[in-house]
Amino acid sequence: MEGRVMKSTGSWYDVLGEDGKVYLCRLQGKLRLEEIKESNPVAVGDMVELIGETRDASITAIKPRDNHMLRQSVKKTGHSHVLAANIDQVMLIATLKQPRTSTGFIDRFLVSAEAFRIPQVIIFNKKDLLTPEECKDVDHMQNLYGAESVRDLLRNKTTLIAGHSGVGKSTLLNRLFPHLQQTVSDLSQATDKGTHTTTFAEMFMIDPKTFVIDTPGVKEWGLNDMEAQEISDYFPEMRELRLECKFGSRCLHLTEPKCAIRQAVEDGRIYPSRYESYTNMVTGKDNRK
Ligand SMILES: Nc1nc2c(ncn2[C@@H]2O[C@H](COP(=O)(O)OP(=O)(O)OP(=O)(O)O)[C@@H](O)[C@H]2O)c(=O)[nH]1
Ligand SMILES: [Mg+2]
Ligand SMILES: [Zn+2]
Repeated sequence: MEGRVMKSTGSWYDVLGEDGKVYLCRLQGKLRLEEIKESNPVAVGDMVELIGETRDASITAIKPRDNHMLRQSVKKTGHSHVLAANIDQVMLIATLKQPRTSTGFIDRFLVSAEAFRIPQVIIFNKKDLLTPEECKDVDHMQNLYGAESVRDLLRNKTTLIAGHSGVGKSTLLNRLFPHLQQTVSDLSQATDKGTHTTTFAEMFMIDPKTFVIDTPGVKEWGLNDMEAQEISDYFPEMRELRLECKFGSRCLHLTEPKCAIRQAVEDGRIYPSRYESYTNMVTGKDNRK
């Protein structure tokens, strides 16, 4: 039977079978032996073949992925972690306060998704905590990235929800879909001690065509391996312009003469904070926070 992985807790997997039942599965032995680059061979969202009973089943095969969202391991072990597979979009939840999400973090996350050609949405949360002045900052950031109704954005798609711990990912999902009733932590725990309330990525079926994947908060976001030359390709507003530079695809848009990107920053067609994130990524100065 075919199924879709909803949750993985190490050696056990919750798989939603074609029959609508959830199967508790292990990986069949031979799958475990295969050479794998990622720290997790099976990720939430994977389509698999399974056999067995609901309380004791085996995953016998993993279907090829349409796409996946990777997280580079911070410890540089060479391993990366597949956050989720077969997704239609990623939704980044960001907050200005408690905790603060920097534009650098946002831009590195967007670049990672763009590198896999996965559409991105950003939700600015906890606006009730902001002073009118700070609200203006968020409105400004919203203009920078665009805004729409969350429920509409999720409909008929599989969406990976990501963001720092404590930004309110689980709270937001509970509010939109009250039957989920996920655990959320109180503020002091979430922000001061840096504890994660959500500990495993988990996919929830909202209706047969709508899935949301709640994930544990990420502290930092490193870029996947990429060449300096390719980074501007993952900034959509730069991608359009980069071939107009005098040095064409060899231009890194730093100090080169007749650079169309730097000209666009000067003209106000590219936001300075986006360009700053870009140069930090190219020069390796980004602090990952
Ligand atoms: N002021 C305010 N607090 C919120 C809002 N949304 C969530 N919170 C609080 O923020 C804290 C963290 O919320 P969670 O939903 O657990 O955050 P999370 O992003 O799921 O965190 P992890 O699971 O650790 O990644 C809780 O105390 C929530 O009550 C909001 O819109 N405004
Ligand atoms: Mg959570
Ligand atoms: Zn250039």
